Amino acid sequence: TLEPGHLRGQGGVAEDDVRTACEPEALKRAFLDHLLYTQGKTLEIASHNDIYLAVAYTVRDRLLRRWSHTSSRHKRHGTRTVAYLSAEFLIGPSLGNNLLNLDITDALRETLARLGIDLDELVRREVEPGLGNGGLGRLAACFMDSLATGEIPAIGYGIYYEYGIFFQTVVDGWQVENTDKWLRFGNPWAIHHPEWGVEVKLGGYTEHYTDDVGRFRVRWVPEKTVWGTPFDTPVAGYKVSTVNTLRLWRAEATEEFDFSVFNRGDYLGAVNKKVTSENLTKVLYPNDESHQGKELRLEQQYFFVACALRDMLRILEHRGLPVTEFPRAFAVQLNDTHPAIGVAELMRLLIDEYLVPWEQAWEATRATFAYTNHTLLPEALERWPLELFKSVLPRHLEIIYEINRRFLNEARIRFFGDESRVFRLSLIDESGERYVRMAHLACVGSHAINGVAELHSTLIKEQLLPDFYAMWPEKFDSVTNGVTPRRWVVLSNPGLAALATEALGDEHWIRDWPRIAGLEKHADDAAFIERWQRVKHTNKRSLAALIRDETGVVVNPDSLFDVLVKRIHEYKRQHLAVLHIVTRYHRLKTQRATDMVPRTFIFGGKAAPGYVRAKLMIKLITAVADVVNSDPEVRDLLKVVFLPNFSVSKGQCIYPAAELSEQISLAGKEASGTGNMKFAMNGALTIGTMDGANIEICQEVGAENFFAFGMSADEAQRLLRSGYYPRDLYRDDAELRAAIDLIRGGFFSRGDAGLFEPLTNDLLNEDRYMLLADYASYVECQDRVDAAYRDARQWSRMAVLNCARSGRFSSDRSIAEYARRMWHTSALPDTGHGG
Ligand code: CJB
Repeated sequence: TLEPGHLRGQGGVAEDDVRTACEPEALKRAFLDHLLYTQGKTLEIASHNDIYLAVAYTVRDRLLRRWSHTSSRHKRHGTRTVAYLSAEFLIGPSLGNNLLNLDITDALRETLARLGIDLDELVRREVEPGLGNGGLGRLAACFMDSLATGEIPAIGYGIYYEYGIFFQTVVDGWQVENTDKWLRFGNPWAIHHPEWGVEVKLGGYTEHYTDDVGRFRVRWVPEKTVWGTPFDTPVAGYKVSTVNTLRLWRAEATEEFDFSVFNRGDYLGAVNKKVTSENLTKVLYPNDESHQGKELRLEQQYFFVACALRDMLRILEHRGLPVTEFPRAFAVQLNDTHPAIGVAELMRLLIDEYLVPWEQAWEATRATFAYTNHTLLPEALERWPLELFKSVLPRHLEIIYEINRRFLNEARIRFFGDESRVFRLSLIDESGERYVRMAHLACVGSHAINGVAELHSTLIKEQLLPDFYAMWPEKFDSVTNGVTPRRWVVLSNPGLAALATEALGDEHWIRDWPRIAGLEKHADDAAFIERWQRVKHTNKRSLAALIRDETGVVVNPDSLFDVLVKRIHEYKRQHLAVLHIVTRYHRLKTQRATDMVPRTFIFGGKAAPGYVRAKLMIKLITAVADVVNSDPEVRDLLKVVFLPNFSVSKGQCIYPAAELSEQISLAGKEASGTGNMKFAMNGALTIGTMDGANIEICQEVGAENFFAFGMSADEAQRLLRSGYYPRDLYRDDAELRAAIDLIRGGFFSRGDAGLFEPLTNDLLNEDRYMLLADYASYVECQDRVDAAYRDARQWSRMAVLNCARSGRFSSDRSIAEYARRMWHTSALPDTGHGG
């Protein structure tokens, strides 16, 4: 057992441990030792990767004592632990973040510099684990950071995908996907714990029988089993001694993998099947906001949830607690419905394996789970064909039927005589082919359900789940998303961080982001504004260099940097931004509009490989870029860039350089958005619709510092209901007509008029996301942006106010709300006296 009192409290390091001390000499020793004894190299022959790994191990060593101390502290106190279940954790590169949290960046930089090694280069080139698609996975990572910084006991449970989100290149303007073998050169941050392996059953059938003492029992006879083992990554809080755990599971074959094959004596066949079980965690599904009803995906979901719940039971036992204490030991948060099968799995464990009576098991289950919904898009809502579900999880289907039977009985009494409502509430969709509705399972099995921004939460209650809201209004809540200022300001924007610390007089803002409000009083200070502008300009030059390296396009750092980075999706309306660019281009060509503010439009984002329309949107962006960038008449006034492979690392370079943040989804479609917050914190102004968290950003920073345009969610729905005719808008607006005609006439596709037809025809005939309805308002708003940008001083003042008033958008605030309202947990800080 660990001796208490090793830690000096806030950011303290074990003083008595020479191996993990942080003085330059100790760091140097540790690094050279790892280089030789872990990597087997001397400095003379070490590769870049050897050096990176030796540095990473040196840093990891310095987290380990705190890490094990944290878990023994949690065990000793038995406080409720948050289990954050998520199929995605998009954590980004770890080295810089861990150095920041340990507060050893400068010491290590100096030490390595003496050995001729550039630490910043190591940080820049670190391979990032792409274990997520976009906002949902990145939110989970920001939450892990805030949980650790807030010293709330927490474990993140997910999947250790061998291949993360594909690596995007652009060939001839089209997206090409390449596999992301992120583990190829080793992952120094995770520790494998095969000793905590778990067996997971899949498929087969159930047997109902009576046991020796006359109890009704159910036995699940699986078709196959897989073995899950965890990879643990330390998640350090910012300058605190708490280090929480991100525990990701990898599937392996069990010894006796497939009973039927082995019994037939087919050795090679059985080995072949072993390979199949390892496929389970091979690859992250690259779809964002679209449900893929693939068996392997269901198996992935069940696999990691089953591993996680087993692991929690192991911890419970280790703490000497009975299974009935489960809800007091763990608060399990479902990050969307991907882990919702956990509701049925916990019930199965309690009733089948621990023989807990149904009512008691159900009470415990509901007290344990809470569910966050992240989207209203119908195509993203998970439902599994009943037959598929049954073939993978036969016992869970029986349990779901029983949950449903009891639930619908309750609903019948509650909504007397309203059978249609009962039909709508059912966990089983029986309107055609039968499906299991995962959102319904999550709702029934949770004590709290929340949306991720105020508008989104309202729409959940009114439109997505109105029947559940009618049944249990008290369960519904709202927690607006947030992002961590450690990664998104301190690490990404060191210039702004230094300026903030100087202006505010200390670094408290890093853990208490609302203090950034203190910048407001400098908004009219000319000297401060000048320094602010210098920081922004430096960041713009760095981004310009990245753009040149990656695309060959030379952009002018004095132009307005107008940025739209996020997944490519029709509802996010990247093509609306293209219509605006084409309108500008048309004006330049026809009106010699030379007084236009020079702008660089920067796009980034991945399209799901099977999403043909989204891939065509990328082609449209790059096609317009090619024409505009090579037109000598346009000169510096218009540049368009598609920066390939948008990722966390790219984001760290992009957000700090942005001046205008494009948040242009159709109102009512973007649940929250989190990129919008990263931009605002870094002092970009937003041009945006009244959607998701844009609304709250606008409220906070003030409408006079925000470029709002377009219909509200209400207006959009009313227009749709009253009959929406996009072709009339096209007919009546000359600029819009000109823009669309240029595209569909083949001007950007070397005369190939058919290329973009799927997009333009859709806009003219259906336009589900109502681009044409918002076009005029958007273009007019962009003209106001130009006017504002002409007054550099005034623009910067607005930028400072955006940053200063972004206090609400730290994930520390989101986590504090979840902790208080959903999880009923509190911080367990290290007092330095054994906790
Ligand atoms: N979101 O990234 C995803 N994937 C999904 O499948 C569903 C939603 C996003 O989640 C973010 C975090 O809550 C939201 O900010 C964003 O609006 C939403 O699209």
